Amino acid sequence: MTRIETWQLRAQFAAALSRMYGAEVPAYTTLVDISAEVNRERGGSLRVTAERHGAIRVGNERELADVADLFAAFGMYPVGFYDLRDAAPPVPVVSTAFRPIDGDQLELNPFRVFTSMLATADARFFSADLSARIERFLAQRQLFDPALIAEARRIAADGGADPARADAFVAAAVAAFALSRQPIDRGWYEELSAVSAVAADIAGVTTTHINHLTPRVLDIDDLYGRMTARGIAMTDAIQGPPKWSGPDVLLRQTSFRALAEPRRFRDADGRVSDGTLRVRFGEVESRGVALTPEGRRRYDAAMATADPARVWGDYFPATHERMAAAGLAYYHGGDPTKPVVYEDFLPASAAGIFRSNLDTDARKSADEEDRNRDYTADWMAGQIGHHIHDPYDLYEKVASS
Ligand code: OOG
Ligand code: NI
Repeated sequence: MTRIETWQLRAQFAAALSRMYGAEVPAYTTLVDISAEVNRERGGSLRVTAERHGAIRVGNERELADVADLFAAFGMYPVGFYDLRDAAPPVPVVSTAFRPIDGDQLELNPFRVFTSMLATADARFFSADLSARIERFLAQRQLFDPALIAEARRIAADGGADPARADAFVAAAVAAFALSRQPIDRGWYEELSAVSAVAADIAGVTTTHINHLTPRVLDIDDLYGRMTARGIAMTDAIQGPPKWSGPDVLLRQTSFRALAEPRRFRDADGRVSDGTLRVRFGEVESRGVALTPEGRRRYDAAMATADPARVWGDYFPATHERMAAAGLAYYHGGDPTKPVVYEDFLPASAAGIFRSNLDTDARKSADEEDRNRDYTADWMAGQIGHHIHDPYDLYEKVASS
């Protein structure tokens, strides 16, 4: 009997999410079309044009553990720990990215999902009272059907599924990330919004949803111009390293604010009425070579200057040969004609992406004593029962295999 392998499940999952998101957010389809056009003109590979990353947000470690089990069935494992509470402006979440970790699996389909968890126990953002009420709300909701998670565990253990099971599993997984039609408790949503728009998006509703789905483009400056020409207003800057004539490094991203989407609300008197929410957006990215820790130090130093574009050449050499010789980036077999693609995210850009659709930033008190619980990579790994991979270990491995 034919068997759908893990990577095929992953490809089906990414493609089905893309169809659903396109139906939900029409501007996404425009973005995908223009990205494909730019990629075609530049001779982009199939991998690049099918490539996506998604973003989801959950409320607590129990929900994150379900996500980890679900994604493991697609061969996507947690990589990296991002503490966006330390970003400027701060976002009250800690995050990881679920993605394939082996070179051949990345080649087959690199689908990745940036996944954030609300840091409810951080008293710099949430009072004890509000934190307790959020936790109670989260304890009562169920983002994922236990049967779906049980099936994910079996499929992960089997390393695939027969076609009928695979279809049902992918469909159920995708449905778990659809925008809900359930009425939203207006009072609760507004109370959370006043503290943090991200908290409202995560804990103000009874489901989770795919927050954005991002195609990869080979020339993001070209795409930015074409989107603007079509009247889609992009955020004013491209996040990440500046445009320059030398090797592209890490990740460059830009986004546009999604239109309001129809949602239903329930008022205190029980009446349900129609309304709208603007919680989702469009994003596009281009990916460059993965930097070594030394390369990353240079990157952070260059980005900390007043005008990174002006001084970039003082921090980075203009060719891959010299990047490789200086040990600044990863190359397959050490060959400077074969850069290892950066597969992860950037905390500063991620915070900027979060912000691109928010009317208000979260307020954070400066009192470190209030931090309360230390959300760390080890804490997260323990809670979800999965090792959180160090991205540098993975790049080393990919470069030397
Ligand atoms: C995630 C933001 C991070 C990226 O591309 O940096 C992200 C979110 O908005 O939930 O997706
Ligand atoms: Ni993103």
